[in-house]
Amino acid sequence: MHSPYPPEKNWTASDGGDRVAIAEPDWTGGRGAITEVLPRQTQLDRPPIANANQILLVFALFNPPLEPYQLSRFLLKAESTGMDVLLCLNKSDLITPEAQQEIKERLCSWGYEPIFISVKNGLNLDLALTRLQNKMTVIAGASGVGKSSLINALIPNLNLRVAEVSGKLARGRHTTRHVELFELPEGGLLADTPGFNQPDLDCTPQELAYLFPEALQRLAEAQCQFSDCLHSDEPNCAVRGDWERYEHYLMFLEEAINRQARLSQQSDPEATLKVKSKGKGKSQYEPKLESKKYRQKSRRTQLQDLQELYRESEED
Ligand SMILES: Nc1nc2c(ncn2[C@@H]2O[C@H](COP(=O)(O)OP(=O)(O)OP(=O)(O)O)[C@@H](O)[C@H]2O)c(=O)[nH]1
Ligand SMILES: [Mg+2]
Ligand SMILES: [Zn+2]
Repeated sequence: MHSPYPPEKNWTASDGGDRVAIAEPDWTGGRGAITEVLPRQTQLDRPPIANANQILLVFALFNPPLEPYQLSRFLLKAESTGMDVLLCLNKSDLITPEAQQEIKERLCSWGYEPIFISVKNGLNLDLALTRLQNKMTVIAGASGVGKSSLINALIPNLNLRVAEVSGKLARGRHTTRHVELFELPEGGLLADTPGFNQPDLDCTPQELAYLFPEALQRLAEAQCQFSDCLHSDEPNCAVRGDWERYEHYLMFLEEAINRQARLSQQSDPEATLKVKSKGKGKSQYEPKLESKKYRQKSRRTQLQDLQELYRESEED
């Protein structure tokens, strides 16, 4: 493969995926000074990784249980990065082949072809490995699904920390605390990341449909009457219809519309309402204060509110 980086320099990949130039490297002693960070080709905000070209979404079939709406949210987030999406369903050893078949058909109707794996039994790990070769892949998924266990199985002698899923909710314990990048034995890079249960979507209402393979399929076959159709109750819509995740689409659409309203109120000081966070994702609209002095102050508070909202979704 042709390297896009100048050969006279020592380019390498750092922990967060940045490509850097190193002066006088001592590869065996693991020393050298970073003199330059190359421009990033792709960048993820959460987890913070630069230059990845594939997302490996790991979900557990059981313990923690597979929740379709949560899986949808992760899939949309993954699709919104524009990277290739690879879906692995782990802990196959905990459910019957019949139940697996049912899930397979269901996800197929969503437009995905998951690889059923079991880190415990070594099932389909070779298949997963071939899909990781020569790519820089970021692992994502909720806590406790087995991301670190999978990396341990793929890379011998690594011994990443893993932990039991615990409690009534069968949640993981956020065992992995930071992002780390590993080299695969057959080539390719893989980044372990801390699990998070509720990634925040940041697409606009107009962009949302393009993150659903089912909607794309429908749009390839027919057109909506209106070019700015949001596919909810407009007449002659090609997307609305009898597909399983259409219901998810409508819920995420509402979320995207609310987020857009919030953002436009923030950036438009003439808006007559402002959003005030009430914590735990609830929000309330309040009349805007007219004085300029107050207006400046309230905008600052809004930013804090928003940061708190993000933090809450991170802690979920
Ligand atoms: N039954 C079964 N258990 C598994 C399998 N893979 C992993 N586990 C168990 O699942 C638990 C969580 O695994 P981890 O690898 O720590 O999960 P993680 O996704 O890295 O979790 P965080 O670091 O918290 O995000 C551990 O007790 C593993 O032993 C599997 O294929 N089958
Ligand atoms: Mg982990
Ligand atoms: Zn439409």
